[in-house]
Amino acid sequence: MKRIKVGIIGSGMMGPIHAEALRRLGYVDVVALGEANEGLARAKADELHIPKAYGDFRALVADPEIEVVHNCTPNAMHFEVSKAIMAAGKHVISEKPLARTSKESGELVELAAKAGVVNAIHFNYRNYPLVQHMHQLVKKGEFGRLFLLHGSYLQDWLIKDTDYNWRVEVESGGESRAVGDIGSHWFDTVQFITGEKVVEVMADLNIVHKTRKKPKQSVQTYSGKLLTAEDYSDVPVATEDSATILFRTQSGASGSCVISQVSAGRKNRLYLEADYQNGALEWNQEEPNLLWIGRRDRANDSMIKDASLMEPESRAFSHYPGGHPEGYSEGPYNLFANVYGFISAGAKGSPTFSTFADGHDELLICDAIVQSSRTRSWTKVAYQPGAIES
Ligand code: SOE
Repeated sequence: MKRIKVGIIGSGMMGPIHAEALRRLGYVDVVALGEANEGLARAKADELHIPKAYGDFRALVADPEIEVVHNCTPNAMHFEVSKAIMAAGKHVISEKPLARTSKESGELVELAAKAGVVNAIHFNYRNYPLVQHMHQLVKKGEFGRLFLLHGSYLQDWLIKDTDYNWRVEVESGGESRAVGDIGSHWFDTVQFITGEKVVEVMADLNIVHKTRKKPKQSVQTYSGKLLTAEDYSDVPVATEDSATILFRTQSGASGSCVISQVSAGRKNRLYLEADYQNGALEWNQEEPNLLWIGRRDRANDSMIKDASLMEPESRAFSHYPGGHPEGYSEGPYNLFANVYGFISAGAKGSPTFSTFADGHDELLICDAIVQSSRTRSWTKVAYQPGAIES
């Protein structure tokens, strides 16, 4: 298999996760890391055993030996960096959200089509083995009509007013925080499983801490718990800590979800239930190897991940024997296996991985949620006319 040379831009929470997953593919070489300055780039590249270090993302993008670039920068840079990658004619894999606004994400979708490059967005949860299994079960029609979708995505790492991260700031993270950061995953995962788009929303966003204590030094995601009182200054907060959302899907199914970064004890609990005519599917990201299937006319099923029991098309997403847990780190690995397999096969046909179009759709849903909360009314998601069948 032809080896593919890759560059990663950004080494915060996600850059190292991408590097590790890429190495597991075996035929992809991570040859360069881009960071904000030369010193940081060299130090992080050494830590991650990456040969080349660039203190400017443009220099990495211009490196002729690099074919694919991973955009793992903070949200505010996603647009500019992805644009530069595609302008150089290189394939791009971006962290979510695709951009800070839907105007920017729409432009990226258009640019990707014009550049003819392979484009993917890292919505990791749809790449878990049992999520793929659920997607196949639904696709095959055994469950019949979708009646109801419900669930939540709860975290607690921003519960205190002393908890801080760049995601709290509109300029860095985007206008919506809890919904943009983790609600986007919830919607992507349920839309992937059900094959249905969310078309209308009614949302109530809430800011629990109107001011937060911002650390005088910058803090990486999840690492603020160790700071002390004298290291902070008070700043106003304009992004939501939680959201309660009602919605309708394209087939008319109704739904609700609660999204929160201030729910004590919940670390990263993406929980969903899809209630169908012939059964229900329930899954929780914190126990990703367990799938509950509810039945009306026979006993319920509780399935532990085991490739031999999974739908054939989803088996490649599981790598360990039955009962051997798989989860967060398989998400990027499975996505990259899919994307690099597609590139290696000449990038023909339609991809089965999440693309920039999916990233743009998430920003459109997010816009509708923010708008609905402001106007206190049901709001339609502004997809392109004709893009969604009802
Ligand atoms: C922080 O809320 C975060 O790391 C998100 O940015 C990720 O996308 C999510 O997977 C876990 O939580």
